[in-house]
Amino acid sequence: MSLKLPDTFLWGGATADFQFEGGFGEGGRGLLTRDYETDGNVTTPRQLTLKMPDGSRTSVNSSFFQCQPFPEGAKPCIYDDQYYPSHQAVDGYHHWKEDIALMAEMGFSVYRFSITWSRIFPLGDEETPNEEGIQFYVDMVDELLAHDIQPLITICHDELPAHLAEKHNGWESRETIDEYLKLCRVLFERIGTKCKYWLTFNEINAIAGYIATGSPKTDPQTHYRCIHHMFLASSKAIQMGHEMMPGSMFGTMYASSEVYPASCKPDDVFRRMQFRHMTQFFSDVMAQGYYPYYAQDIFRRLNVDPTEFILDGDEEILAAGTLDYVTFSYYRSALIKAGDELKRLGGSPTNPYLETTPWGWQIDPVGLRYVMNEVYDRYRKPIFIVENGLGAIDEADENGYVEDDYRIAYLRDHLREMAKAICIDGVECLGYTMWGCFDLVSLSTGEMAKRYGFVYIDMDDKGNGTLKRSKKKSFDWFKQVCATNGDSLWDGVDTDAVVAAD
Ligand code: BGP
Repeated sequence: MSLKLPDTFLWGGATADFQFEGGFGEGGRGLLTRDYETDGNVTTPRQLTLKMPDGSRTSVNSSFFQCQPFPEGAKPCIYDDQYYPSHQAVDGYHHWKEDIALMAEMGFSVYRFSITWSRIFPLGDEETPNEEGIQFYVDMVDELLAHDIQPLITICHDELPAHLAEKHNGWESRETIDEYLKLCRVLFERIGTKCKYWLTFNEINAIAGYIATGSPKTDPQTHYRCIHHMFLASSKAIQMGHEMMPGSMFGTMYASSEVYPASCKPDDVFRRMQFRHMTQFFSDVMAQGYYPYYAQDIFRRLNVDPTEFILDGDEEILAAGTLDYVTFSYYRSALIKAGDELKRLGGSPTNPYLETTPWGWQIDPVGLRYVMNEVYDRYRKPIFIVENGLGAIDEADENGYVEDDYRIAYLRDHLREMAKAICIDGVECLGYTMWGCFDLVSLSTGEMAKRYGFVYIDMDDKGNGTLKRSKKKSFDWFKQVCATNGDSLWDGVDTDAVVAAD
């Protein structure tokens, strides 16, 4: 037994459009629900105002950019004196060629990115797509393939066109399913034959509120109604994808950080199982094609009546479009004890055996191996780790160089545990995409200070900076990992002894 990974293993990184791409108001891009968010907080939807070059203000709604091009001279990030991170993000829209060249230099074989829905359908309900928006992704995919990098595409990453939120309350309505499928059809037609790996949604178990669901209501009944419609949309997209692109593989992504019972007290252990069910509920429905037995307990506790949204014929749809592979994000682990809320990770006692990041996330490489086994054991479908990484404060020198040994240590320890899960435990894992391979805007805090990348981007929390890309120390380290298919993770280590001691 060795710790050699399969030759087919894919190495790469991941980003999401609203955190990375920017290009607000360009190329016909319409308004996203995400565009109302200021530094991690949602402003009241539909009251965005744009500061014009002459100092006057104009109200912006979802159809504003369909009627006119982006006003010349307007600053793309300053609206009503607020900073809206999604508008510029880190300007991948203007740097994508240079960024892909850096990915190729690192030796990526896969790059996960998400589609800005409103770049393709600016309002979401048009009959014909925006050609300039499609071309942006066609060109990007071609560039990736020219560098032997496989695209892994998240169709929808926690957002939707603002117009669909206004018109249908987003995923509350079944009409949004049809609009989503229209987006999928265009993507499958135009880039489908070139792309094998797809994710229908990002972290479907963690989405919350208006931005991701498009509904202004956040009560559990509405939330699970939205989720059910997303389940249906995903199943239908998978069926369509399989028909249009034989050999394509579909997943949906789950936030799957690990949670342990705070003690061996049976009540704590049972609470951990209930907490786990809250996440497994999502992967069970989508990987297995039916609602799990314990859904009745979740619905009872949340006072949700599923008969209001699960209609005749839905069960057949769910069964006909199950996932081909199961993907998740993994960052940390947390503890739970009897009586804790079932909603939020990390509210419980801290784990005395683990270090934490500056943002209080507990660093737990073994937890990754645990989750990999847990997920593979449950579904016996290949898995793919599509997010993992360390959000840290980086101090760059005048050349943008960061000596990020702490990041290298975090990734090395997690990747070693990943290798053990694959080589020792026998988990079938297709690949690994490190989250935020280029520094980007944080999802939870809207900060730029929380950096994940192998590549430093010169930008601060308010969008100021040259946007220049520079390689950190971890860039060369990961290049070695890719070039040796993971062997360099074990430099100086007796791997036979590691296996024997396991
Ligand atoms: C996941 C999201 C990503 C990403 C990541 C890190 O939940 O899918 O979009 O941002 O978490 O989180 P944060 O940016 O809050 O550090």
